[in-house]
Amino acid sequence: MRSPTFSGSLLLVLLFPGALALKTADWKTCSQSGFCRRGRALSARAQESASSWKSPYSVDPASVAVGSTQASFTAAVKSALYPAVKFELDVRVHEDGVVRVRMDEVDGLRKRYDEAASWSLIEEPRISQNIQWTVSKAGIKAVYGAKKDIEVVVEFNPLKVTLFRGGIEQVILNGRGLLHMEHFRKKEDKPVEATEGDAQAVLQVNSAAWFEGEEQDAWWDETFSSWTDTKPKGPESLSLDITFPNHGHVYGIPQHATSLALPSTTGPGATFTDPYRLYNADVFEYLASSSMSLYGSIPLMHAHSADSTVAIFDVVASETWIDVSHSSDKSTETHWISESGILDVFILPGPTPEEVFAQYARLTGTAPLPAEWALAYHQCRWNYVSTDDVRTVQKRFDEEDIPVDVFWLDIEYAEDHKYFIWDKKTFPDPVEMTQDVEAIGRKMVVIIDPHLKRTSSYPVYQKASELGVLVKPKSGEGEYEGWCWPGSSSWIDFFHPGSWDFWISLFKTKSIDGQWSWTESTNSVGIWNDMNEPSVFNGPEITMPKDNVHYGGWEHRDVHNINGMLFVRTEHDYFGTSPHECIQTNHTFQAASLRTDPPRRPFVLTRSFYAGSQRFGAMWTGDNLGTWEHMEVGVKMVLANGLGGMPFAGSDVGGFFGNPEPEMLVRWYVVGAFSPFFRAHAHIDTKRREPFLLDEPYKSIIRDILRLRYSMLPVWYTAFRETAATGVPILRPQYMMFPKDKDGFTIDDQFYVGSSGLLVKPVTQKGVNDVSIYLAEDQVYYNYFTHQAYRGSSKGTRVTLSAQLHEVPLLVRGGSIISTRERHRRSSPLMKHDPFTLRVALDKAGSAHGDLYLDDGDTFSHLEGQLVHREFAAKTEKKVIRITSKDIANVDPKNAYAQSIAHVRVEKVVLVGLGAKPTSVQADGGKELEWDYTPGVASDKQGQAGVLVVKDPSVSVVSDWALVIKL
Ligand code: MIG
Repeated sequence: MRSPTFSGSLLLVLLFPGALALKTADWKTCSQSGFCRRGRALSARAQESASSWKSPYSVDPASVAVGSTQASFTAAVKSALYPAVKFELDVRVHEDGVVRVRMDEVDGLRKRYDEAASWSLIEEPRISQNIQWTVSKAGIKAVYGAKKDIEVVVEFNPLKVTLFRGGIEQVILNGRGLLHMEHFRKKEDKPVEATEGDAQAVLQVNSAAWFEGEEQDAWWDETFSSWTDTKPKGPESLSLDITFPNHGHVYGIPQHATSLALPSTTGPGATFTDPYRLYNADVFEYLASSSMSLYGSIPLMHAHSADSTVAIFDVVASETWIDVSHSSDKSTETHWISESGILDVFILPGPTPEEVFAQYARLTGTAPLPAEWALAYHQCRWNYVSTDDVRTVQKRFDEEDIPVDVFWLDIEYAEDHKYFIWDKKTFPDPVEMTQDVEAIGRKMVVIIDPHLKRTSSYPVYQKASELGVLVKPKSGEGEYEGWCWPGSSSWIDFFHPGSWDFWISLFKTKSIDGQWSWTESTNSVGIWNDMNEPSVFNGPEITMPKDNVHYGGWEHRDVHNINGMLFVRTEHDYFGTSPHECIQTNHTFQAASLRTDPPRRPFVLTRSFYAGSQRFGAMWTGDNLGTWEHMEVGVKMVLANGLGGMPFAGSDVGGFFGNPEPEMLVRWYVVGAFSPFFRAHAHIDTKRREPFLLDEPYKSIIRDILRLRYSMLPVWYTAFRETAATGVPILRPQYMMFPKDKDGFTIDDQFYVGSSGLLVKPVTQKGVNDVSIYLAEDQVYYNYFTHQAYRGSSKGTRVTLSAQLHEVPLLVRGGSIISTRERHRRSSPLMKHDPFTLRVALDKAGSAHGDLYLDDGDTFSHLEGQLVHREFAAKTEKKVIRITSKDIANVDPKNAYAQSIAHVRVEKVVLVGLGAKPTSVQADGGKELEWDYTPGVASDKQGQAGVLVVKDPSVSVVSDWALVIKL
């Protein structure tokens, strides 16, 4: 069955007949999920009773305890329904103004899961030292912010939390009275019999029922299809309404296949019938438009209006459903329903998109700067079937002069799907193969899945079993067994600290103390983590039973959405151990950088993710279909992931399933070339479709697209540096760039690349010859290739660009300076010493600027000051244009790295938007340079722009210089 030519889906069908036909029926709808049903019923009851509805939760004013010097307080909360049950509220304001609201049941029958934040956050946030709470009879409040315009008010009865800015409500928790933390109860606890004359009992039964409903709906067990979830802890769900009364658009909560501005799931005009679901799932042939769960979950939602941006981060790890409704175009109501866990909500006050990103980055960290090669083109397929196959594919790329950096191996390299173990029949010489690929700086990425074949002949399983670090079944004893690719499998419990060193040790290329390790690998190999939702073929909803038991006795239900992140974390850590904080927090990722001295930046790709996964590597959007709809929604999904703090994202170029026609494949390469993560991949049943296999003109068009990506690697790398520093996404949708322009709030089919000024609109429809691009500002934009100048307007304008199959609809915003490397090479490491071209796109006033970040692209020496960061600027004054280069790195400009590239030149400056032929072009104080002027309009006009090309200005990319252009 491991024969590489054997069809994977056929295998699935043989193992589980019907698997291919199940599709959406494999996953629950809200009405098939007990706690979601209860949550929506609660909301329905609230709506029916309208104004008479009152939240039963209140704060006991006498219990409020304000921290002495800190902006935090705790207070006792109780529900009128169950006066004997105790809850505690803990509210804190952080140094940066973020408000954290926590609530937990105290002295209950059991403990609710409260560790999600400890996995997700980079550190315990610092509480403000300057903010004081003012307590009154009705509530407690704090006023803060540089302009003292932020106010958090916690009302006592009913409990309600509101964040105001400038007197305007930004976020309200429990404003609709849907807060409900189901307390732990004993199964024998029958509702009190309401007999006549027992007024107390009558009251209690009635009062509980008006809120909780008449029935104990799915409190103690629940059956879906053939699976029964035993729910040993009983009901413990958490419901919370969050309202943005003055924000008409919400974004985020990836991963869903839908538009960036989230459509309603309830209320008038709802697009979807189910709430957005967050329950990491391996969804076979997912729909291109749906609120269903997909592989990852980031419970972060941005709310946006022309006046402000705010966000909610609900750090919960259990299955969560989120209803969204827009009662008007000015407000948004949401309802968050989670199966277990404490209430732990962060209110991010913004008020700009950038500030929200910074606030979120301080909580969960940013994506570290990847190795530069990871931004180049990745060639994958399920499967390259042998070492010779890999070598031949590489050879064909080279023969056709098509650049590529990375070749990937899917699961068929592994004997019986025992990951790490090469199938020697087809991969007899894996290390030599890898070295052949690495000869010109290329890399290999090899898949390691989390399911371990249960056989004594598999050292990885053997050792994990010996260590007792495998996930346990509901009994809490022994090893959970499920089915996956290798057949009978078990899963490492990455919540178990005892698994970490063991897992890390597997990635060592030299065995230590006779321990099994991956000696048949090289230090440069990257890792691909798939199936980490976890995907279990014979489990409920293709994953683990919720009553499985993890380390610490927590049920799988409590930790499900974090599971995939921890797998990646371990591998990341192997490759990443160095003195630096950014790496220490990281398992696959950690494993990946421990291999060499000095350590190298690891590369790990994950399918499943959670808030914080950005620290450990890249993600992709899983098994998309080779359809135009999937191509289109993939762009939006990558944008949404960026908003969720996880910018290193992409979707399978070409579509995973199906055989794309050449036109579709070409367009998909453009989508890929403008995605942070750029990888072509295909299902085992598809026809081969590597670029060299295409007929002309398609082959040459794809070669050109790849060359375009390679030429722009400096732009991408510089953008990755910025996101690593700020958390602002790499791909920036319209609303982020122009937060006040209402017409841009729902635009999600065009986007800017970092701060570069590049604006692209990939074609994602068949038979298209032009595209309409929206320009939100009174500024000139140039076609990147033709230098045609378009003028936007502050009211918003659409311009039409030709977009035939060989044309990429790419604009440069006036005022930008774009750094590229335009020599054609076979791989990106071969470009390290190549000269630069600067494209100076003058704005309507004749100025421009841009930055360029460089380092060795491979080690962590940049964290020790080995880097180059330049700012280029152009300014027009009295008929003289000066183009300058200056250092903006906060390090010694003479650092060893900078010196090592001192010989790297700027070989060409292309000045776009020059209305007249210059009289002279000189290096500052130097001689006349060689140049060429093509007449055209100045930067304040529309039409074909005038372009000056300065050839070889003889300046180094690391030094200060000026070019003087006299008109
Ligand atoms: O059940 O490893 O999303 O990229 O090629 C399919 C085989 C398992 C799913 C991944 C896909 C990968 C495939 N995997």
